[in-house]
Amino acid sequence: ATQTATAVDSKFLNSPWGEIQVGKETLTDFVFSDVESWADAPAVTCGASGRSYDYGMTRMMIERCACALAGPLKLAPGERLGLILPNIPEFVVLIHGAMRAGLVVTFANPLYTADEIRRQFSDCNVKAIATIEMFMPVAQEVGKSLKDYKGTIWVGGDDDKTKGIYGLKSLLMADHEADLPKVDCDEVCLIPYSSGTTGMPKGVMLTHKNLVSNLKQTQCPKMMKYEGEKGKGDVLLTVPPFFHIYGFNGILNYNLKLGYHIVTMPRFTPDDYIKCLVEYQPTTLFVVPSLLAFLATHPLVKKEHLQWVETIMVGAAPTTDSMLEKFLLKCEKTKDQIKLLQGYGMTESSPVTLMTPYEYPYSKVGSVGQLVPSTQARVVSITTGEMLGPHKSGELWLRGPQVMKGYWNNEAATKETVDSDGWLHTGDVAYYDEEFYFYIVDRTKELIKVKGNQVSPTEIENIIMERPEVADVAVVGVPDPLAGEVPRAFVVLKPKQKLTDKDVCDLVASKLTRYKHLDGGVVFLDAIPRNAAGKIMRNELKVLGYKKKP
Ligand code: 4UV
Repeated sequence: ATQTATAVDSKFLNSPWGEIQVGKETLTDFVFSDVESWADAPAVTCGASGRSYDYGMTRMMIERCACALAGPLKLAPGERLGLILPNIPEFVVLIHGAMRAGLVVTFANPLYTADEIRRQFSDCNVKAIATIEMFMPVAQEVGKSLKDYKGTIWVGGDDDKTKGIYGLKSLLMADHEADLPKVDCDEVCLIPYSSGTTGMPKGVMLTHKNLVSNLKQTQCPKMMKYEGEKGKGDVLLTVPPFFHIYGFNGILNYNLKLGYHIVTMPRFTPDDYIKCLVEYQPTTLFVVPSLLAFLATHPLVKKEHLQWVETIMVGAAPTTDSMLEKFLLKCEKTKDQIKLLQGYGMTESSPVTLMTPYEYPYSKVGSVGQLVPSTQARVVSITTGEMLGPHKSGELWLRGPQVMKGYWNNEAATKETVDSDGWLHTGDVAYYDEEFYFYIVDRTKELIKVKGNQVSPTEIENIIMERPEVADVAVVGVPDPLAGEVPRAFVVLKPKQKLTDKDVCDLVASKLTRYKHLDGGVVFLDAIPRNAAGKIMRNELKVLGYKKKP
C-alpha cells in the first residue's frame, strides 16, 4: 500500500506522512533518551580492534568528556571543537561530550591535507582539536596557526602538557568539577562544510532542533514502523564517515537512538569489511552507492557474508535500479526478504528530506522516496520559475524544521540558498509522480560527488589558476562507473605557455586529498565557454567532456 493522500495546492506539496512534534531536547539528550532500557547492550564497537563500549558506559563517558572540555581545556559554551577522526567509538564520546558542554563541533576528513583542514578550522575559529596518533602532526601544525588555541586531545595517547596535549583517557579518568550549561535547542551545535550550490566549502550552521527534528522525521512510526523494533539487538556495520552529515546524523545518531549495536571501521579494505560481516553478522547496512556496487559485484563478497542482512539504506549519491537488482542477486534474496531503502539529503537539511517509506513499492526502485514528515517541496521550472506538476523536471526546493540556520559568516550565500519564505534551493533537478514519489535526475549546481564525497570545482579551479601559465580554467564532474563522478579540468593556457596534463594533475594532487584529484583527466581548450555574465557554462563542458577522452 502506498500513501497517496497529500495536501497539494498550486504552490507546494506537503509530506503525505503528516507532522512531527518539533521538540525542545538537545541532540545528546534525544539520542540517548532511552539509554536506561538497554544500558548493558553494546553501543559502539571498533571492527578493527574489537574495542567496545556499552550504552551505559558511552553515556557516562560523554558526561565525563563534557566536564573535561569545560574543565581542563577551558572551552566555553559556543566555542568550537574540531575533530580530525576516522570512524572509531571515541567519535561518539567526543562529539556528544562537546555538545553536552554547549560547544559547537566541526569535523574534517582526516585524510585532508593540512591546508584543507587549516582553511576550515580557521574559518570557524576552532579552539581545540581532537585526533588520533596518525594525525597528531597535522593537528599540532594546524593548531599552531589558530587564534587562542587551547590544546589538542589525543585519542589513544598520553598527556604532554608542555605541548598542550591532553590524552583522552586521562581526561576521562580524572574527576573534573564543571558546571555544565543548560543548552538551548535553538543553539548551533554542528558546523559541517558544504560547497552548496556554488563556490568554496562553507560552514553549515545546524542547531540541536535541526538535527533532532530530522531524527524524528526519519523515524516517524507511520512512515518507518520502527517503534516496535527498538533495542531488539540489531547490528549495524557502517563505513560512510561520521565526519559527513549522512554518517553523523543519518547513520550514527539514527542507529544509536534505536539502541542498535554499531560496528565501526576506521578504514575500508575489502578483506576487513568481509571479516566484519562474518564476525558481527550485521542485520543493517547503511551505504553509499560505491559501497553497494562493491557488495553487489566484488568477487570476494559471497552470499553467505550477507545472510543476516534485513535492511540496507543507500544514500548520498544516485544509485541505479540495476545495481539494486545485482545486490539482491548476490544475496539470493527476494525483495520481500531484504528491505532496500533509499534516501536523499543534503548537509544543509540535517540531512534527510526524502526517503522511501517502510512499505516500499519496489516498482519505484529508481525513486528516492517521499517527503519525510513536516517537509514541503516545490519543483520549480528552471526557465519560468513556476511550480510544476507530476512528471515535469525542475529545481527541487525544500522546507522544514531540518533546514539549516544559514551558512556561517556568509550572509550572501545564505540568502542565495534559503529564500525569505524558508525554501532551501537544492540545486538538484527532480520530478515527482502521481503518488508523490520523487526522482532526482540532474544537478544544476556545480557540486561534484565522488563516492558520495563533496568536491567543490571552485576549490580545484583556484589551485590551477595559481599557475602563471594558466589563463582560464573550469572543473566539472564526468561519469565514472565506480566513483559515480570524477573531476575533469578544462584548461586554457596563456599564449606561448606550456603545461602538460601531468603537471596539472600533480599540482592538484599536491594540495588536495585523494578523492579530489583529477581522475577525469585534463583537457586543454582555446576558451572556456562562459555566458554573458561570465559564468562558466558547465553543461556545455560536460557534453564536450563526455565526448572527448583525456
Ligand atoms: O551535502 P551532501 O554531501 O549531503 C548528502 C547527504 C545524503 C544523505 C542521503 C540519505 C540519507 O539517508 C542521509 O542521511 C544522507 O549527500 O550532498 C548533497 C547532494 O548530494 C546529492 C544531491 O546532489 C544533493 O544535493 N545526493 C544526495 N543523496 C542523493 C543525491 C540521492 N539519493 N540521489 C541522488 N543524489
